[in-house]
Amino acid sequence: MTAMTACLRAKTAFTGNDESYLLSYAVPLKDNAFLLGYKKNGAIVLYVFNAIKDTSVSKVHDGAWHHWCFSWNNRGGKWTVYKDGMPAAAGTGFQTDKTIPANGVWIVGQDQDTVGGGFVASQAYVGDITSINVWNTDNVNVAAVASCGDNFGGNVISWYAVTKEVHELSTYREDFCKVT
Ligand SMILES: [Ca+2]
Repeated sequence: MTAMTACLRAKTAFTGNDESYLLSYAVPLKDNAFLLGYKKNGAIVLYVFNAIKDTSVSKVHDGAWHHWCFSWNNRGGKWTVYKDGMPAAAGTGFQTDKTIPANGVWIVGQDQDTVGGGFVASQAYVGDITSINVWNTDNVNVAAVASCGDNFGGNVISWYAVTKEVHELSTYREDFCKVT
């Protein structure tokens, strides 16, 4: 991917130990090809192609549901973090001209240090998470997605369509947007 948008909903009061990870994508030689998490102070941190961006956008662990999106384009390295459908932080020059390689592995709730493995227990996410969608473009109507809009499903990961393997979850609910 030369551009992307990743969105999810999360609810947690878990402070964590150092960084807690919500979503990771690893490929051979680049275990942090994409990584979304938060620091102990609740601020969102992101990795693209193994480079970190501390966005200072908080607060993930306030115990309430929030919708988070991150968009990035390698043209100019333009990035934006959205909280509940609204831009919360943005910048340029982040991993300009880099490409996120194909054929990797996506993991929810953990960082990967090898493809599909290398998990560290102290970095695990503890909380609720749902509505994970990923697009291969930064041209996504995030406000509409946050309110279950018409282009809700991602074209890389669509939460309704993707095959999910569930490990050690206490409860499972498909998605806010389909709960009646
Ligand atoms: Ca990693």
